[in-house]
Amino acid sequence: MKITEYIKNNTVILDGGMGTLLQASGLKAGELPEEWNITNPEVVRGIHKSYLDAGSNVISTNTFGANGLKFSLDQLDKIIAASVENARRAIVESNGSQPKWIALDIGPTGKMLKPLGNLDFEDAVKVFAETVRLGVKYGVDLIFIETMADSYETKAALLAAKENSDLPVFVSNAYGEDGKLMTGADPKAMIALLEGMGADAIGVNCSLGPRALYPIIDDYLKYSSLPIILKPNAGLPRGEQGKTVYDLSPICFASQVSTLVEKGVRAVGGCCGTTPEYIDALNSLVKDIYPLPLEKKNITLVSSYTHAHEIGECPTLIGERINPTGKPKFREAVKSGNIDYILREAIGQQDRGAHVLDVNLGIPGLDETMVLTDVVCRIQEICDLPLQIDTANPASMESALRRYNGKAMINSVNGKADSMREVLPLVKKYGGVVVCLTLDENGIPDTAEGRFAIAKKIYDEALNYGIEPKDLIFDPLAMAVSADKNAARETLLAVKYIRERLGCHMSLGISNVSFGLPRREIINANFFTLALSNGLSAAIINPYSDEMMLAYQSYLALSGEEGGVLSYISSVTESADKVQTACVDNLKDAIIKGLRDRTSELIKEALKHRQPMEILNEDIIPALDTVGKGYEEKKIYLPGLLMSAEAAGVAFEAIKEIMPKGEGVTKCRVVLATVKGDIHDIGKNIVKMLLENYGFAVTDLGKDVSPEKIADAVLSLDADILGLSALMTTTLPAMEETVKLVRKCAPKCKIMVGGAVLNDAYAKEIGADYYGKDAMDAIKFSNSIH
Ligand code: B12
Repeated sequence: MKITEYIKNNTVILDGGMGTLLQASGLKAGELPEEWNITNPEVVRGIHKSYLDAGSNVISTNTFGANGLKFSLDQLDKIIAASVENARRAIVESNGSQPKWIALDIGPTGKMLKPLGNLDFEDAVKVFAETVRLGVKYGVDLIFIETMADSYETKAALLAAKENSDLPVFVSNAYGEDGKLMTGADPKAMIALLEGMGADAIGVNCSLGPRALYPIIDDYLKYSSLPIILKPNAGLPRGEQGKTVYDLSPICFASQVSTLVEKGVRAVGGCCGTTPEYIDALNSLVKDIYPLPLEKKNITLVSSYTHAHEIGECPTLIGERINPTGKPKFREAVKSGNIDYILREAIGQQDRGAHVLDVNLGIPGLDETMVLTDVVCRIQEICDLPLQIDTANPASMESALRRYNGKAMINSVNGKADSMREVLPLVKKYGGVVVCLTLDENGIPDTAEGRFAIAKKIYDEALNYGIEPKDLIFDPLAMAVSADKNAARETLLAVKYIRERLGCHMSLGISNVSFGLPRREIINANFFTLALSNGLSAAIINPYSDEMMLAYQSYLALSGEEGGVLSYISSVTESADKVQTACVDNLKDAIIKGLRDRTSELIKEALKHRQPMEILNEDIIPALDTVGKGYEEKKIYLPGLLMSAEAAGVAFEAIKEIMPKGEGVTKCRVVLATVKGDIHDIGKNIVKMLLENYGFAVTDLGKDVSPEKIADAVLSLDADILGLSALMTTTLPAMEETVKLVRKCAPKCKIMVGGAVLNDAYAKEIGADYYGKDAMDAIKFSNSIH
């Protein structure tokens, strides 16, 4: 029986930790566990067998890190062949009579994907694809993607699994204590992404002990229709006599996990710290629990890399402004590669309250596939709203969907045979909520019934492709009332009919209705309200239109929406203050929002009438502080931090250019570095710039520099002063190590240290001569030496 059949009516028992047991059998630190498939097959087999004897239905191959970034293709082939053989032999030797399957275990690559790291998304897909193909070649029964802490990497792995096999795919993510993935996704965002792409079971592993995962599992059970996986650690790890130990006994672990089986979890096992004893205890408790039936949740979700937006919860506002139609300035900006212009539109619409942003870049003469894909990626660097990918070109649609980090809205498919044939497979493959336009080869029917007939045709065809009705959102097309007096009425009726008869969500591009009329906003706003009361779930609108936003707020207040009245009151007061254009007009905000081009314009302007150091201290550093605080409070995620740092870098470069260089160096030699393991260098670069301006001869060793390299440079340059920077608590030991080493080999060299995590007392404790709280302090101290 296939595991996807079995799991429908049974709880699947997975296995427990592999690494823990390999270490207990002698795997040394630094040794690659995957190599043990070949060098110590009897150990690996023994571990698999002990899990099978404890009751596991699924054993995962010892291939967590088996990928082309760590091994040559030839080595990889041998490792995966041996790992599957080990699992197979263990099954033959095991005693249990339970059904058994071999899962190809796939863990993260260990590299961050762009823009956070250097690994390109498509390269990540290729890396996972190699492993998947070998798993298929050697005959595994399913693929188990696990311990993924980044949504984008999870997508790359799932895509590779789907494109290179027909096997069932289980996907499990590792959440932090804040209930989110390292790169920001919450459970609902992951559910949207993974269900959309067709994973067969999804869930949570590693991270924390079972109890700490309860709220996350609650979300999985609430929003997902798939079987849910839970593979927690054996509690919280702590160090004891040089060893890592976990605080839950097998019995406690099993009882905490089985509580969640009673609530509906469908596949359970253990991660770090668990052993066959844990699985044995778990199996005995779970055996007698009757599995709850799997339920279709019928919740329509679109998502970004941080969160999911639920369509139907309250009406969804889709911002229409990233669209060149009728906007010569927009076209110009895109043609000249001024992406910041578009990014500002994204941020502006988000600030105005849009929930989703439509992205359309259909400009004649432009390579739409390239530009659309690029813009979709760039918007996701600075804005975490879900996007609606809007294009009539299937190749552009596919390229953008592939790269999109989440489950997008897709605009659009229509009732023409060609359109359905081209678009629906993309919706099925990449996931998405697709906007279905009620037009076909014969055009747009005049009547509501005619449009309903096309809607039904698309609905049936989508079902044939395996797309669920919840992922269809119908747009019965608003036509100009100035051309046909019945136009608005028939569209409103079509909204009602399709909503009532097919049960699907409805969307409309509103503004077409007022074409050719004066004071269009008034017609638009009233039409919008009428459509909402006929069952509209989403609308493409201009979030800068006060009339539209107030119509929306009034509707919420009048329809009894929770908090609707309060929200109306605050929006009425706010709308008076809001500017009409998406304009970020001060340097600090431009850096906070991560807008590089805008930062470049604003810094040039600022430098005309303000002092560089004043700009640095009043705008650039406070902007980074704001972003850092947002990051700490989990309001901003790593991509946002990175974009702000890059924008700050742009401002800093402009300042550096105009600062006078210290003429005729007469002062002493200074070596600067950010310590090993730390890549923060903005502060150190400021220190360097000032030292140079004050006439010191500075050698900058860069960031993430080892103690040895720093000591070598101090010696070979015969430096008088060493300046070390560290920004993280975790890199303070590296600073201490460096100070000690330099003290030993160059006792005459004075050492100053700085960086936000340091203070005077700590500097003394590690044996530095001086702690500088800012760059001016670095000058004060250096001047005192020379
Ligand atoms: C920008 C930034 C980044 C950028 C860095 C880009 C770059 N090229 O530097 C990026 C996005 C890459 C980044 C990555 C990470 N970051 Co960061 N980052 C920041 C942020 C927002 C600003 C730092 C900064 O540049 N400040 C402005 C400069 C001018 O200030 P400064 O460095 O303190 O320098 C001044 C003084 O301290 C002094 N000084 C500095 N060096 C020296 C040296 C000498 C000799 C002297 C005398 C004086 C001196 O003079 C400077 C000028 O006045 C801070 C938050 C914050 N507000 O500090 C977090 C922060 C430092 N990052 C943090 C973290 C956790 C990370 C990551 C681990 C995130 C992750 N999950 O991957 C990674 C780290 C990767 C690594 N291995 O280093 C944490 C550190 C927590 C801690 N206490 O340990 C912080 C505090 C954010 C937070 N609140 O959680 N980060």
